[in-house]
Amino acid sequence: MVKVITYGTFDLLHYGHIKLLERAKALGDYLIVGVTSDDFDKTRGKINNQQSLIERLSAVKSTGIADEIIVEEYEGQKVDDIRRYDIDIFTVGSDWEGRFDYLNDFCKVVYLPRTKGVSSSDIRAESRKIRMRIIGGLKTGEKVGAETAYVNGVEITDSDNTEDYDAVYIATMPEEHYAEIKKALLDGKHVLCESPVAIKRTDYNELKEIAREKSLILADAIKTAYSTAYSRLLAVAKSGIIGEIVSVDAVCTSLREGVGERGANFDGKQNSMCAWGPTAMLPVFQLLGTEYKSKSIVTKLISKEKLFDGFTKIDFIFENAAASIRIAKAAKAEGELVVTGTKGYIYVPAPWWKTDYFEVRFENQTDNKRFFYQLDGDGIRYEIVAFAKAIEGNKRSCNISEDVTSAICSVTEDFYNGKYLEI
Ligand code: C2G
Repeated sequence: MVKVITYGTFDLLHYGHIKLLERAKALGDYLIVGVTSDDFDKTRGKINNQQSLIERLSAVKSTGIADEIIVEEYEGQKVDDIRRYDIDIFTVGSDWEGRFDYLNDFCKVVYLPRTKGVSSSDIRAESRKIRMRIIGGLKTGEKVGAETAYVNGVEITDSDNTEDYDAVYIATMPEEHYAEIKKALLDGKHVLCESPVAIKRTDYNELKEIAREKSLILADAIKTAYSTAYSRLLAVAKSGIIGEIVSVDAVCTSLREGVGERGANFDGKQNSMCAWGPTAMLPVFQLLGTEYKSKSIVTKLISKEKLFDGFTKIDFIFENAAASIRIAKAAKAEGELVVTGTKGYIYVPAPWWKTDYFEVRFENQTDNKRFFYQLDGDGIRYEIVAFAKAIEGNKRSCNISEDVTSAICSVTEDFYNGKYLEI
């Protein structure tokens, strides 16, 4: 019996895929089809599959061509599969010509002609592209422009004619967010805005209501929330593996030349509270909830007039847990995240906010576990994918719940209202 294997994503299964499967089957007697998992696709740069693994698996199954279907989850699995299933022929479309020649050491490799004129990308693009305009000149806005190139179905437009765009990315100073968001929402545009979305909780509540009434997305752009490693970390922390969470401690610093000097010009520069506060607060609120009992803010102001904090420490007390964040633009510390539990802890090395890696550690070191997930483009491209999916799926928000955004606005507001201790 000749056993054949082929692999693919098979997103929005189309005629080209079916032809490929038929040709693959015709090469032998028994066909195994490997469907790529969502995580594996992310690591190989395919970030916006429209369908989940389950949907793609059942689409392949419904063709009735495959004798067996497996999931492809990791780099190097092909060799393992070829050995495990005693495969005679590995085959794939001619768009991969030459790329799998190394498998010749294990079985015969056949590149089949690719069907012209049809692709998942074309089908995805048929549903109209979301046109996004970037407002504001902060550097992150530029990055978003560049990263959008990796996302199917979203394109950047420079036009400020309201008919030419569907969504905005707001990269202005935090004080300007409220007015910009309000204008965009009233114009009927979806909004992805850098955090803090507003520096007053009531402002955020008003904006949230406008978005709700007009069925628009108002999303908080903290890129960390969209990274795979960070999402897995949340899931692992909540799984109970480290026991009950008793503390979340996050540190975010970025020391830039000139910022720490007295009399420096702070125009156009975000203070530590706005630049780092939201990111540092994210794991605190996402793991412990937003109902803290009390908090205290300690800050070292470099410019009182501009309310520019060089270093800020915030302690939160919850019913059964504590949390702390340390953030700075004019001080430096190890940028790590530690989630302390009653059975063990999660450690994310610096810079934890753009991480692809974390560890779960226990008293007995041999029980430690390491987790690695590829992170491309600091997570920005995943953020845009999530935003686009929220728009298409008519969801309320992306990866950050309204409660968390609201809590971040509220802490920011307290800081702006002078509810801090100065050191
Ligand atoms: N295909 C084809 N004709 C098309 C489109 C796709 O013959 N018009 C083939 C591809 O060459 C591939 C299979 O259909 O063999 C699945 O295509 P994709 O879902 O795009 O998966 P791909 O990323 O090519 O995955 O490591 C190899 C990959 O797993 C192959």
